[in-house]
Amino acid sequence: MYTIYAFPTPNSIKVPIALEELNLEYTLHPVNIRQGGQREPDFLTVNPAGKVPVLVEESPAGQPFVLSESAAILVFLAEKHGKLLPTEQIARARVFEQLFFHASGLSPAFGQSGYFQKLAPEPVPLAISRFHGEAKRTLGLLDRTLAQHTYVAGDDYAIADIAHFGWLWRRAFAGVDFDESPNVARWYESIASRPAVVRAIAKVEALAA
Ligand SMILES: N[C@@H](CCC(=O)N[C@@H](CS)C(=O)NCC(=O)O)C(=O)O
Repeated sequence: MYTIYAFPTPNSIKVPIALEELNLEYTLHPVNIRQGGQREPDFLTVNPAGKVPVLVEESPAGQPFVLSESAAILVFLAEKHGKLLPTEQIARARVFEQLFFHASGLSPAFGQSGYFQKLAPEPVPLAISRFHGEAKRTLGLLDRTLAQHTYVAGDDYAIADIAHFGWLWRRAFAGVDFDESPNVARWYESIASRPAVVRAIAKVEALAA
């Protein structure tokens, strides 16, 4: 049984989606990042970085296993439960290629684009232009990839799709849309309509209700 510390955020949503796809039981523990819940001492003992998501797996025998970083959590769940990550070496490398592109490229670009457009206490035009440009550039790269394949790493749905979906679900925050990304739009609709994804979104959105 897993407990997931989460909120309706682009990084949080990835974990319940993976758990729903794997048909696993879990409990969601809300951390209201709009009200500073991520800086509360109780939460900082769980994740000193003050970020969601966090996965906690209780262990009857000893200390619970605590894991942060959404990409690491996706890899852990896929490896432990034997789905959403191919075992064949080349196919697996393609999934990691997309996962690392997500974690080091698209995700930070979308996050900073949103921060400087929507949350920064004062306007910083160079930062807005730089990060909005990076968000659009990484989206364009993803569109080229999806022109070649059904899913981001090939013909099979995998954890890299779940990772990218998280930020594309919250693309309005980053100030991007799919107007010039028809392949991403096609892929997004196919992921968003998966029953596991619909269930995960409903459960995570209820945390802020
Ligand atoms: N690299 C981390 C990023 C986690 C992250 O930035 N989470 C955001 C929500 S999507 C958060 O907790 N923000 C609160 C804050 O920065 O104060 C991951 O992929 O899990």
